Amino acid sequence: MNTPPSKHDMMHMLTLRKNWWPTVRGTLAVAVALASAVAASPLAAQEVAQSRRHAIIIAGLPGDSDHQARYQRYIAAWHTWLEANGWNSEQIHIACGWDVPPKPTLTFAKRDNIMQLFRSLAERMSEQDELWIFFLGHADYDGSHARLHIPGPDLRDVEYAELLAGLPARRVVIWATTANSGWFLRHLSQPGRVVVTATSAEAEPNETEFPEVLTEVLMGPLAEADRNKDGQLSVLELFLRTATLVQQRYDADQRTATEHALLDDDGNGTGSEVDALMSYFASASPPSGSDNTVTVEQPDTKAIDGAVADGIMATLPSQTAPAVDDSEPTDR
Ligand SMILES: [Ca+2]
Ligand SMILES: [Ca+2]
Repeated sequence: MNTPPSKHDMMHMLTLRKNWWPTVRGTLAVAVALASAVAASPLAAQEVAQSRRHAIIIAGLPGDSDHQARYQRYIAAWHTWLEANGWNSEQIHIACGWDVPPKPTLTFAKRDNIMQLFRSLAERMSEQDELWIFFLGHADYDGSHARLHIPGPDLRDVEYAELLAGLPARRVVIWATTANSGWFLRHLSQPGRVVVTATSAEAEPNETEFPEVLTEVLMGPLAEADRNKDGQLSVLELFLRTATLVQQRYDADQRTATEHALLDDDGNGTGSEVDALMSYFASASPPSGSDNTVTVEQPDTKAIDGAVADGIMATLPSQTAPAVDDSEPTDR
């Protein structure tokens, strides 16, 4: 399949997905806008052809109907966004901690099923592929290991690390959005792998705002997150926007923040918070008109996160470009 999806194809896929998930309709308007942007860009088509992007969304036990509805809404939004940004629907795998109709890309999030999902992906993926993994739900830390709560026996942080080690993917981007997710980082960290966690590796067991905010960012105007204004959103930019808005939620409600998101991409097992990552942009993008001979204070020898995450594009080109006005003539 070297041809990009046409606008008609994208609309057809969206129509099909009306039946795919009961809560997907709320995201359709945004999806249509994104699909139009994809179909309108020849560069985007080239990217789609060159890239084989896979995704796994693991949603654990919701605990109650309210959380299940919320998780379904997030998953539908993430699925919509992934499809609009170079993932084929058959390469987006979802494991849910509640009853789901069995489908090739949808499975019950039991331990054996999740392990089988990784094994089957390992057989199909190549070293040129890219994999994004989202963890959603409740998680705990028992003093030694963190676990995402799934039906039946859980999988521990070290077991997810083993499953990941079996994949040949060139790039792996992990979004661990749960409480206690910071504890996963040291085990999942690898050079060249981006690990995002909603919390720090400290006692942060409260439910997180992160997945809700991430959903808002993905469904919202991406230009606001495009810090270097290159028309694309890098993984780093996506993280910075999301983590900043999470902080602002706590500030606005005058709550003490109970989650401090981290990003690690240098494989040293230690994540960086937003403030530290801002220094990446400060050093990578000197203000225009500045004197190049000015000596910028260099970071110390401590490893710095951000460079790898800023090199992985989350969106296709032109996603953040201004909307085209259809009333203007396009040819002459
Ligand atoms: Ca950008
Ligand atoms: Ca690090």
